[in-house]
Amino acid sequence: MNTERHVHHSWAEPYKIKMVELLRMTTREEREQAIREAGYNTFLIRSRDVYIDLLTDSGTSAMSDRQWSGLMMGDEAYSGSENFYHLQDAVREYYGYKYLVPTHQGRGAEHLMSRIMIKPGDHVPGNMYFTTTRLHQELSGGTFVDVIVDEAHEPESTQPFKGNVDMAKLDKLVQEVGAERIPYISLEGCVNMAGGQPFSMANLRELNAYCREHGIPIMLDATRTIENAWFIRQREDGYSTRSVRGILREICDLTDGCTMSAKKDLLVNIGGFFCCNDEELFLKAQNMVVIYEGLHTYGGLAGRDMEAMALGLREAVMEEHQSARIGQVHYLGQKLLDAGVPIVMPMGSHAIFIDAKAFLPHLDQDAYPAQTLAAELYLDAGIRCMERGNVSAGRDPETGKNRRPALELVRLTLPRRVYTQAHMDVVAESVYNVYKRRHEIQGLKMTYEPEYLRFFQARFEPV
Ligand code: P70
Repeated sequence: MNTERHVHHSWAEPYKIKMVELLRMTTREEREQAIREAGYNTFLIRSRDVYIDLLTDSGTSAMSDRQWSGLMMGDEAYSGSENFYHLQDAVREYYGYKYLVPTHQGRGAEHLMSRIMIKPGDHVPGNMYFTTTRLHQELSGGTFVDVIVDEAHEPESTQPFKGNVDMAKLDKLVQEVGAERIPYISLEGCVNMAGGQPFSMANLRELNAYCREHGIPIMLDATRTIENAWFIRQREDGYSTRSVRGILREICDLTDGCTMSAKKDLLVNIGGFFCCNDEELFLKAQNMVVIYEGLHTYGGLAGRDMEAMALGLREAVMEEHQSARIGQVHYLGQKLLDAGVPIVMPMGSHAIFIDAKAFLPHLDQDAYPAQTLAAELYLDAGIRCMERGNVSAGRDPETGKNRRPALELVRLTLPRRVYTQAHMDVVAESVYNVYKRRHEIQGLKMTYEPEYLRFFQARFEPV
């Protein structure tokens, strides 16, 4: 069934603007002071000093009038809030998992799942690491093992499903350590660290068959899985006329549960959850959530937050929403491509990722090219983005050395329903400005390094 409501070729937004937030523009001098005070780390800049904020798509979406109305319907009962049941209904309808445990955000759910499912000495395969996900696995005594296809580590590869699991890599791990040392495989939709790259349904079906045979559960990182469903519709044979919600359901039916950062796909400013189909697992998660997050019918959220999430989910599965959302990302990407800026291909879901190694080839990776480029982009026009390279990857726990990942990227991340096409033009112009004088740019050295997730709080100085 073709569910498209209008025949059009533009990605135009399926909404109009009712309220605006004024932006502050700064001078070059002000930005120089701001980035110095922030230790050349864009996470440490005050948002009042930012013009266009492309740091993240996490919790930065604009909610709809319906979602804002939903906030007023918050049932702030300690226990059994009506909004919990609305959320549970929506999650069951669209994702299809039986059991739901709300959490304050994604890492709250990762914490519960890792603590419950991983035993010290276990190995947890995944289609590329995510920072918080891997840290929670390690804190529970597990070791993350990368089983994504090789192309995911190659910025120029145009394989349409660079989020796919390499079945040979997974099988090698199973042969080496045995299925009983693998509590689950962690499968992420629109793989963030690879550039927002989707997995295909064909790959998931193969993975599902393999995991059934070996008794390994598939736990989805559902954070951007609705966007992944959109790519399956666009790129995979046999799916072009299928609805996003139908594809989403098909994905979830092939998996055993999920962690969720609702701050992305679900168009809310805060929230997350853990889901599963296994009752025993659910009972453990439901019990553990009361230690760390809150009672099992709110998990660290207000009733109103759960209402906004339930309503956001209903909007997120709309084809016209995804078309505009991803259309805008690709509009920006095409402008950068046209200007000759090296970006990760194919363009992914939530961001355009600049290949900082190709942009600043004269810098060694331990001079942090992506961190350097993020700071330069801020200096040029007040556009804030995020490093996703050597700083994010952290140190190898065995050698203590920087991991020097294959991908050294700067992420221009688009909040959902927030910026306009003209903003994208400004971003492209600013990136091009920096690109023209790339040869003059010098690297950074780290002057302060916190123990965990260093990229959030590390400080730098120009070399
Ligand atoms: C981002 C955010 C969060 C995230 C994610 C995936 C695929 C789990 C989470 C955790 C925020 C962020 C987090 C760590 C480093 C940098 C930025 N991603 N899985 O900007 O969810 O943030 O709700 O705890 O992308 O990509 P949460």
